[in-house]
Amino acid sequence: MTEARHRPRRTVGDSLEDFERDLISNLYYQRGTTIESASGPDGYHTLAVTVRDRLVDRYARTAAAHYAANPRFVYYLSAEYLLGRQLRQNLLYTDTERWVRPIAEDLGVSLEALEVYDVEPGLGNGGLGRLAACLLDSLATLDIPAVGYGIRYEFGIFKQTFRDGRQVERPDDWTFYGNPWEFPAPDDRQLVGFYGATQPDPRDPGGLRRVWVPGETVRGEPRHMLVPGYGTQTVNIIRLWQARASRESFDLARFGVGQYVEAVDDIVRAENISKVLYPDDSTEPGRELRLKQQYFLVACSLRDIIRRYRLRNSGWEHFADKVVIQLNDTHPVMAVTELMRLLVDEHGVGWDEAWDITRRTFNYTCHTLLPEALETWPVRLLERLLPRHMEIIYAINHFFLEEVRAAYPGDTDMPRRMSIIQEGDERRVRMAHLAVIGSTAVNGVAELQTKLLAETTLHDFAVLWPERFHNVTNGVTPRRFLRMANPRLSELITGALGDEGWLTDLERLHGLGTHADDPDFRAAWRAVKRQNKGDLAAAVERATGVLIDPDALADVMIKRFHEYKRQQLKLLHVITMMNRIRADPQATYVPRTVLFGGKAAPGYLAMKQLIELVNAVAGVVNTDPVLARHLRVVFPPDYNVTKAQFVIPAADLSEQISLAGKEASGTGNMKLALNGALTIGTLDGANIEIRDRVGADNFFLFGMDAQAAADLRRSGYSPRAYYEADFELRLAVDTIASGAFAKGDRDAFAPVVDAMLHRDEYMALADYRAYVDCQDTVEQAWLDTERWTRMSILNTARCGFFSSDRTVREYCERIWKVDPVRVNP
Ligand code: 26W
Repeated sequence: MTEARHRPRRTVGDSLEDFERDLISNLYYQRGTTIESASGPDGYHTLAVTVRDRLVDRYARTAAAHYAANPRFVYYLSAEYLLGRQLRQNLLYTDTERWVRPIAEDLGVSLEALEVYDVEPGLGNGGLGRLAACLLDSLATLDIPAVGYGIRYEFGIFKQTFRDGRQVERPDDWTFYGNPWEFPAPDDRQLVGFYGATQPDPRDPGGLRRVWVPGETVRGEPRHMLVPGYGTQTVNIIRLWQARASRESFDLARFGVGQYVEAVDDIVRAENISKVLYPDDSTEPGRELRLKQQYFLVACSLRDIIRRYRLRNSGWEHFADKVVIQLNDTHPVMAVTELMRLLVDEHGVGWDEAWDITRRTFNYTCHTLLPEALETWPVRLLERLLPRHMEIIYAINHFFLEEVRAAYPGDTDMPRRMSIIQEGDERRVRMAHLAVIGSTAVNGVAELQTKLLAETTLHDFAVLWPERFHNVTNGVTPRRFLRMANPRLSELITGALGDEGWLTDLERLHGLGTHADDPDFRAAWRAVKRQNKGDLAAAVERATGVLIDPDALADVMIKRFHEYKRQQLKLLHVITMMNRIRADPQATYVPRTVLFGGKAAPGYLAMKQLIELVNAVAGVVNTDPVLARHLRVVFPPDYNVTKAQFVIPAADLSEQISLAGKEASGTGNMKLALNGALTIGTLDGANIEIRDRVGADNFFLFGMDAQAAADLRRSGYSPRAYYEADFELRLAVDTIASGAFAKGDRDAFAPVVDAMLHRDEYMALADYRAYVDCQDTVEQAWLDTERWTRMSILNTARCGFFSSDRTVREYCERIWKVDPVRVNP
C-alpha cells in the first residue's frame, strides 16, 4: 500500500479558494512570475496546469485501479488524432469552469483572452482522425481501460489561408508555445530499427526464427496526454511518439573536420520521421517517409504494450486475453508483422503459437471505399526498409494461400486475387489484405459501407470468413459537439429532460420528441439557433469581412474537399440560384447563406481549383447588389475542429451530398443533425441510418442510390448528355465557362468545366436536377417556420444513436470483448 508520505502533501482541493491558491502558486513556481508581470501565455499555461493537476489526481487513481484489476486493455493504434482544443474540455470534465470565471474576472482577465493560446493539436486530416478522438473520449467515459497510440507530429495539418482565393498552405507549428497538456515519459523511450539485413538465428537453424540487424536506429520519445471520462473518475491516456536520433548519432568526427551540417545528418534524418503529418486523406502518398512513420508508430507502441503487459503478466498464453489492438485503417497494419517478429525472433515463440496470438490480438477498421485510398507498398521498398517484415509477410502469405487452396481446390485464380502480394511489373503488398488476414474482426463504419466492403473491395474474404465481418456505425461525442459547442441548446435540452443525464445516455434525447409539439419550446429552440447564428455572423465577418444575415437559411457544407463529396454540385446549385435571381430580381427568394469549410490535400490540384472557384463565385455574389440581398457565399479559411464547434450549432441545413456508395460513413452529418440542422443528402454512408432514425419526412433525400449509381457507371455515363438536356444546368456550367468568375477570363476555370463535362467521375451532373429540385422543397419547408422547427427538434431527438458511447459499447460487446473497470473517487 502506497505510504501517505508518498502521496502529494495535499489533494488538489475542491473549492474556489483551493483553485485560486493553486493558480497563484503555479504561476509563481511553474512560470516563475507574478500576477503583475504575467503574460498571456503565462496565464494560459498556469490555468492549464492547474486544471491538469485535477486530472492527474484522477489519472493516478485510474492507474492504480487498472494495476489492481489487471484487466483486458483496448489499445487504439491510429496515425491520426484530431483532439481539438483541450482547455474547455478539461474545465468541463473537472467542473472547474465555475471557479475560473470569477477568479479571472477578479484578476482582470477573461477566459476567452487566455483561450487564444489554447492551440488545437491538428494531428489528423479529417473523419478518421476525429473519430479516433471521439472513441477515446467514450472509452474513458465508459470506464474502459484503454490507451490511444499515435505520432506526435511536430507540424500538424497545414494552416489554410487564401491568397486571391487560392488555398495557400502554412506550416502548423502547434507546439510553438509548448503544450501544457502533455507529460514526457523518457523512461519509456524505445529504439526502432530500419533497413539492414537478416540472417538465420543460430538458436533455430532452418527454422522461421531470424535475426535482423538494422542499418539505422532511431529513438522513440513518448509523451502522453490525459483523456478524461465525463461524469466518471476514469482518466485514460493517449501516448504520442516523437522520433529522436539515438544517442550516438552526433558525428563528432565529421564535426571535428568542420563538416558541421553532415555531422547532424543522422539527427535530422531521425527527427524527420515525426516531423509532419501527411496531409492526404484519400490518396496514398506512397512516400518512403510515410511508411517509416507507420512502422515507427507500431514499433514503439507494441514494445510499450508488451512492457505494460509484463508489469502484471508473464508468458504469452494470456497476451491476447489481456491485450486487444484496434487498427484504425491500414496505416498501422505493420503491427501485425511487428508482433510476429517480436514473438518469434525476440521471444522465441513458435510460429503457429505466435500467429494464433497475433490474430487473436488484432482487429481492423476500414474507413473507405475508394480503391485509391487502399494502401499498397512496393515489395522492393519493404525489402529495403523492413527486410525482416517482408520475410514475415511472405511467410504469412504462404500459410494463408495454403488455406485458400484448401478452401478452393483447383481454383488457381482465387489465390492470386486474395494474395497479400499484388503481382505485376511492380509487385506490391496489399495492406488491407494483410489487415484482414491478421485480424479477428474486420468492420466497416456504416451499414452501407460494410455491405459494399463485403460485396466488392473485400468480397473474397467476406465469403471465406463471413464471421469476421461486422458493422459498427460511427458516432460522435455529445460532450464536445453538443455540451461544449452548443451550451445554449444543451441548457434547453437539460431543462426539457430534467437533468444532464442525456450527456452520457444520449438516447434520452428521445424525450424531446413530445416537446416538438409545444409552440413555446419551439420558439425557445428557434431562439437558441438564432443566437448561435448571430455569433457565427460575427465570427464570419471577423474571418472574411463578409456580412451575413443571421436570419437567412444557414446552408453549411463543412468537410475535406474531395470530388466524391461533390462540393462541385453545391457550387452548381449556388450558380443556379444566382442565375434565377438575375433572371427575375423582383421575385421573392428565401434568403440563404451558403457556408463552405474544408481543406484540399496540397497535391489535389482539381480540388484546389474548385476552392479557387468557390471563392471567386463568393466574390461575385457578395458584391452584386441584386444577388447579395438574397444570397451570400462565405468560406472561412482553415476549417478545423474548433471552427466546427462554432459553425455546427448555427447550421440550418447540412449538406451530405456525396455520390451514393462513396462516403464510408461521415460524422459531420451526425454532429449537424444532433444540433438541429436538417440534412439534404443522398442514400450514402450514415445518411441512410440518420434518415431511418429521424424519419423520411424529416430528411431531404435526393439522387441515385448506390445501386443506381453503379448501374449508370456500368451502362456508360455521359455527363454531357445531362448538360444538353437541362437548361439550368447548361446555364450554370456555361456561366463558369464564360469567365464570369474570372473577370471574363474564359480559361481561368476551363479545367473545372472540362472535368464536369468530360469526366464527372462522381456524376454530379446526373444528380443535379434531383438536387436542385430538392433544394426547392427545402425552401418550401423553411417558409413554414413552425414545421421546420418541429423537424429540427425531431432530428436532435432521434439522433441519440449516433453517440460515440453507443459506438464504443458495440465495439466492446462485439469486437473487443472488454469490461469496464470502476475507479473510486
Ligand atoms: C493513404 C492516405 C489516406 C489517409 C486517410 C487514405 C485514407 C484515409 C482515411 C481513411 C480517410 C478518412 O478519413 N476516411 C473517413 O473516415 C471517417 C471515419 O470513419 C468516415 O466517417 C468518412 O466517411 C471517411 O471518408
